Order: sequence, then C-alpha cells, then structure tokens
Amino acid sequence: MNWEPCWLPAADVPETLRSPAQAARWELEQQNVESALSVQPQLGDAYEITDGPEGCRIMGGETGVLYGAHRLLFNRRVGLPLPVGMRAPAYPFRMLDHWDNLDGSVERGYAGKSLFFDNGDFSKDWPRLRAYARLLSSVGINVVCLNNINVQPCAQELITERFLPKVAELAEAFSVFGVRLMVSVDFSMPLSYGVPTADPLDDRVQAWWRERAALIYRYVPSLFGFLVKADSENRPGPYAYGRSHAQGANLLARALKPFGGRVVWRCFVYNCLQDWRDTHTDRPMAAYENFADLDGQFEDNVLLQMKHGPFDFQVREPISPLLLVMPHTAKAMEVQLTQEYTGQQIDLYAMQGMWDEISADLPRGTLSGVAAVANTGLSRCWTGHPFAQLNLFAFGLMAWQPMSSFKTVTRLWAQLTYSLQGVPLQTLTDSLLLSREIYEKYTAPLGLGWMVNPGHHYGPSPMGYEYSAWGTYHRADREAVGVDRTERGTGYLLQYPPALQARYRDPATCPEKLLLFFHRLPYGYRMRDGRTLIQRIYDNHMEGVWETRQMADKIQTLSAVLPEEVYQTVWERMEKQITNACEWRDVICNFFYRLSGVRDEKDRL
Ligand code: GCW
Repeated sequence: MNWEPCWLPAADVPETLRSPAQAARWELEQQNVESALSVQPQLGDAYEITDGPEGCRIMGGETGVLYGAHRLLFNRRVGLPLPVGMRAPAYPFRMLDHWDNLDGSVERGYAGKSLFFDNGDFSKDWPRLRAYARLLSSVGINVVCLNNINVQPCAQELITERFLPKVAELAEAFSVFGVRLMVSVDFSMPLSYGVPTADPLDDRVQAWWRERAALIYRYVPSLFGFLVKADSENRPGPYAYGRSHAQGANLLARALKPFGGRVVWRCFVYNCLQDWRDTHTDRPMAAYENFADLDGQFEDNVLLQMKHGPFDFQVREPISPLLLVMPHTAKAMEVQLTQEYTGQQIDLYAMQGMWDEISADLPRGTLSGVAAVANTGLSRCWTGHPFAQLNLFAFGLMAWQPMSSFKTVTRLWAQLTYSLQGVPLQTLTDSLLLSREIYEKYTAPLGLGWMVNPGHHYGPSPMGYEYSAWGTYHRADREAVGVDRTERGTGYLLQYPPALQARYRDPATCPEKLLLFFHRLPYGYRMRDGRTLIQRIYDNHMEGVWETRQMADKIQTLSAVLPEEVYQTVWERMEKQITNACEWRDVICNFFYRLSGVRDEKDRL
C-alpha cells in the first residue's frame, strides 16, 4: 500500500465484494468479530444493534448493516460499550464534492493530486479507489461528486460514450460501499454538441438533455445525478437567456427524473464583476436575492446546495440566511473541508465547532442533505496534513448526528487513528479543539475575512481584495473598519428572521467574533471588556502567535507516540504554521497601525 491507514485498520479490499452487506461481513471478519447480520431492505441507511444470549446482531438496510458494522467496530476498538439501539442518519444525502480535474489537478486541493483522474483519463489505481470508498462508507458518506464544478471543456466528456463506461466501472466499485456517484455538468453543454442555444425553455435543448440522460443511465443506472454551478464566477447559466434558476434547474431535473436522478444546484450566485466603488451592492446578500423568491418552483428532484455562510468559506461567517427560508424546497448545506481559506492543510483548523454553531441556528428538519468540498487526494495520509483527516471523519459523523460533542468525536478519531491514550490523547484532542480559535486570532479580525493573498489565498494581504471586483471589501480607513450591514447600511441583516436580527443588530450585543461582519466601527470603539477595538485586534494577533507556539510545544510532546512519518509531516507543517502566524500578525497589526496611527498600548509593534 502506498498510503497510510487512517481511522480504519489497514486492509486490502477484496475485489470480490459485491454489496454493502458483503462489505459489512468482510469488515467484521477482518477484526474477528462475530455478529449476525440481518438485512431488511426497507430500513435503508438505518440500523439497529442488539445484544442477546446468542451474541450481537446488526439489523439494517443494505447500507444500514454496513454503517452498523463500522459503528460497532469503532466502539470495540476504543473500548466503548456495544452501541445498542436504533440509529438513522439525520440527513439522507451525505455528499462529498471533489473539485478534481481530468488532468489530475485539484482546484483548491492541498492533499496531492486527484484520486479519480490522471492525465486526462480515469485513475487505474483500483486498490486505492476501493480503499477510498471503504473509508467514506465508514463514516456514512453516500454520494461522491467526481469532478470539479468548474467544468473544464474536456470534463464534459464524462457524460459521453467516451467516458461513461469508466464512470460505470467506478460506480460499481463504489456501490459495494453504498456510495453513489454524481458528476458536475456544464449548463451550456448542448452548445458544444451542435444545439444552437442552451436556453432551458427551448425544445431542442430539452430534447438534448433528455437524450443525454437516457444515454447516461443506460451506462450508469445508479448515478445519483448532476451537480451544477451556474451563473457563478463566469460559469454559464440560465440568466444568459433571461431565465430563472428554477427554470434552469428544472430543465435538468425533468431530464433526470425518469431515471430517478437528482439535480444538486448550487446557490453560490453573485456578481463577481462588482465595482468596488459601489457601496450599495453587498455580496453576502446575493444568494438570498437570487433564490429566496423561487421557493416552491423547483421540481421535487432538485436539491439546492447553499454554502453555510453568506460569503465564501471564510474563517468565520454567520449562518447563510438562505438556509433559513425556502420551506418548500429541498436544501443541502455546503461546507468546505479543503482548507482554502483556513490554512490549506498546513495550519491546523478543526472545523466541527463551526458546524455545531450553524446547526444550533438551524431548526430541525430544515435540510435534506449536507455536502462537503473534499480535502482528500493522493497524499500518503489522504489529506495532506495527517490531522486534517479529522475534518473528513467529523463531517461524516455530523451528517448522521449534528452537534454530537466535538470533543468526543475528536477523541474517537485520535484513538482510532493512533491508538493514543492518556496524556498524549488529551494533548492531541486539546490542540485540535483549540485550533480554529487560534487560527482565527492571527488572521483577519472579528469576522472581517478576505485579508488573504489574492489567487492562492494563503497568507495575509489586507488590501488584496479591496479594490478588486469580487465584492469582498472591509473598507478600512484611518477612522474605522467594517461594513454596516444593518438597516442603516446595506440591509443584509433584514434577510434574517427576527431573532437573528436581534442578535446581530446592536454592536453592544452582537457576538464579538462577528462584530466587524455586521458593523462598521471606529478604532476607539469600546469592546465589552473595556479594550478598544484596535487594541483588541493587536492583542488577538499577538495571542494568536503565542498560542500557536504553545500548540507547537504540545505537539512536540507527541513525537514519541505518533508514527515517525506522521510526526515528521505534522512537524514540518507546524513550523510553516508558526511562520505564517507571525507573518499574519505583523502584516495585520502594521496595516492597522499605519492606517490609524493608534499605538499598541504595550508597544509591541
Ligand atoms: O472560494 C471559491 C474558490 C473557487 C471555487 C468557488 C466555488 C470551485 O476560490 O476555487 O470554485 O469558491 O465554490 O465555486
């Protein structure tokens, strides 16, 4: 094997496995666990574990028994009691979106090259592909999108006869683990195949997609469906023809419906050609403005995929107000495991805390699914940074049971992966639990976001996006910083239900971590602890570096208990993180000092 085992014990998946129930038996056998399996197809993903005089039994649907087996084995390996009882996932669709290109590159990928594609074709590394499907099933992920939503011209061929046989082969291998495939498609694809328009209301376009769907499902009857990024960051979409996103999504949904396919349609639609001088257009308002009024207009096999925050996967954002409306539309929340803005799998950033905060604001039953942008690739540990595996693990568990304890999930992952106990277990768990707040302290302050280097998005550049067309401005000047998003300003706040409006409206009560997301405040503004805003920015950044160093010291104590190669990889990255944290601190503090002329009270600048 050219990869490291992670939370699963190493094993070559036999080619002979055909179904999730067989995979479940095999998993149990691997670990010499005797358990009766009883497949009740109507149970689907759900399972029940019982313990009786004849031993334990897992009853579940085809996939349910596999999820049950994994759960049982997890508990057993870490010495927890048998997880008796009935369990069903919170969300039926637990999706992982790969941004992989056919040439093998991965957009925003920090874990090596694509697991699926290599040099314009499908990967032939079947042992690794099977191991990947196994890994995903162990945390209950059941849909995987193979290719980048920014569909490159050659990737259109994934749904032509050139590649469909290969998609079918992969779909079969993944189906053994209960994982269905999805592909990203280009809304304007008919144009490349001789149709003079891609207008969703044009008969020829509708006929073209119907025929395409029939062809696709002839090869890949289990395909979950299409993922679509339309009218977003220069991707084609229905707006080009004066049509709505409901009309656009329904075009594809009607074509897929006879085959049971679905359309996962992204709501990441905004003006990426904004004039920075325009202070009325406010990008976080865009998803809501483009979609909220379309509630009830989508076919029932459409799932709207909404980013968790209103901007774009920043270090801290409030919940997207779009997630809280559209009661008559199936919705999925999208999170980003690949750490584009959150340290690029160099800096540590464990995400579950963020999802917990969002889930706390989401009434039960709001979502039909969750989707995560994958953080995996051909890296030996799957995720570039060995500890970034935790985010994939926690995502899968969150999709079954939102708001399970972050600490419990982290400990479970650390125990399964490195068999840690006692002090080292505590050390690793604590470091990961604090990692997000630490990262937050040394990067853009108090919910501002976007002070990153343009393009690759690693490291500080406070003015990097300030005079650009992307709509991501903090508008810092010598007096104040931030955007007033209340009704006195852009009015973004009004997209929220009353309780959230009340939480965020008044700077005196708005959670401080989001203060500058919602408000424009002078540097002398008094924070709740009496410090000025600017002093708080200075202090946070100093603390962020100090805490990074402390974390590094703790991680150093793990050198003897982690496998050597793991520790080496972790340590190399830790050193880079320290450098990065210092760079952020110095650039951000100096930026604000030079603008405002306000000295650090402790004279550290
Ligand atoms: O954050 C941005 C990324 C793009 C990405 C886009 C999206 C795939 O910088 O690389 O495109 O989000 O989510 O569509």
